[in-house]
Amino acid sequence: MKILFLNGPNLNLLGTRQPEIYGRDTLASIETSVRERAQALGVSVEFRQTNDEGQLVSWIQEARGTAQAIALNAAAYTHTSIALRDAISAVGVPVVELHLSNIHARESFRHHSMIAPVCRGQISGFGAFSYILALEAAVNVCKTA
Ligand code: CA2
Repeated sequence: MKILFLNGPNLNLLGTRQPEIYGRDTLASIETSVRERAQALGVSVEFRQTNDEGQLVSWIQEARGTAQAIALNAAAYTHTSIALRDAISAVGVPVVELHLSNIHARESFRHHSMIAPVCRGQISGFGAFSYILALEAAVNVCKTA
């Protein structure tokens, strides 16, 4: 079973700025923790980041037949992207929406997620641990499918 982790814009900056919101972990250290947990669960993971909305759409499309679930931190595109929502709707692969911060406790423009209605569920507010929770949720969704 393969879980595809997709990360959107500016998440490559994790650990370098705004630690009070996003914590001190880098995306690379989060990936290491996810890989450790994935090994214990006996599943494989692929981890990618891009600042490009179209690239995220392409990766979601390509997940059909190659990954059993997607864990997606779409970052700011969460709040704006009809293109991502359409890609998730079309792909036929379950998507777990994830966020480091609690988007509902922040600025009002972050309260609305364009993608939430087409995702299996949302994990938000647990810092780097949100990625572990998303892995667990994705594996569980696959096992119960
Ligand atoms: O909490 C999350 O994971 C977010 O998806 C992060 C996005 C934000 O736009 C969403 O509302 C919530 C921002 C990612 C940018 O990350 C940075 C990390 C360090 C320094 C600057 C930006």
